[in-house]
Amino acid sequence: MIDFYTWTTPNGRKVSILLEELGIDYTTHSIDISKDEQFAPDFLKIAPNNRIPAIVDHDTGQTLMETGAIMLYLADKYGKFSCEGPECWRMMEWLMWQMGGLGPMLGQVHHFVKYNKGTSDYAEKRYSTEAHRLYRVLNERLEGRDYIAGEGRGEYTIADMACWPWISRFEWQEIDMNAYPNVRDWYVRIAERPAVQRGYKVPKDAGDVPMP
Ligand SMILES: N[C@@H](CCC(=O)N[C@@H](CS)C(=O)NCC(=O)O)C(=O)O
Repeated sequence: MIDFYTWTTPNGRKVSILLEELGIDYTTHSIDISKDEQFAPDFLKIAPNNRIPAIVDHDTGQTLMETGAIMLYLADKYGKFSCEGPECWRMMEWLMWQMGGLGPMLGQVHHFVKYNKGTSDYAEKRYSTEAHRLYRVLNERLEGRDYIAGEGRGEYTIADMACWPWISRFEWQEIDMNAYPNVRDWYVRIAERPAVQRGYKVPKDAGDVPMP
């Protein structure tokens, strides 16, 4: 049994979508970051960086913070949503691209463009330009492919599940998805999966999956 500590954010949804796709039993614990619950001493014991999400796997005693580590751990444990051989490294490459680029940069867009518009023209321009660059890079990667990694047209892996919740905030990022048709089609393909629809509403229903 897995205890899952999360909130209604892209980082939380990466893992809730994976848990739903795996179809395993888990118990959800809400950590409301708008009420600073991520600083509670009990949560800090498993997530010392005071950020959601985190898991405790009672089968193995493993505790983990950081979505990259959690997703790799679960994909390895259940032998699903990863790739083999050289494609495993391609998947890893795009997973790291999400962790180091897409997530942090789009997070800054949410901060300056959605929540603090008008406070810094410089930051708005800098992070919006970077968001468009990242969408362009993903659009090029998805040319002729259904999924980010894997042979041929690709396989659905944790690299897709890591990127998708960040792209789901395209409206906050003021991105016209029609300017990135490969990203749009990939996004819709994944949005239509029942497990993604369920995972999007963990730990609570904060609205439907946005559709372009
Ligand atoms: N690199 C971390 C990022 C986690 C993260 O930034 N979580 C945000 C929510 S999306 C959070 O907990 N923020 C709380 C805060 O800023 O205090 C991961 O991939 O797990």
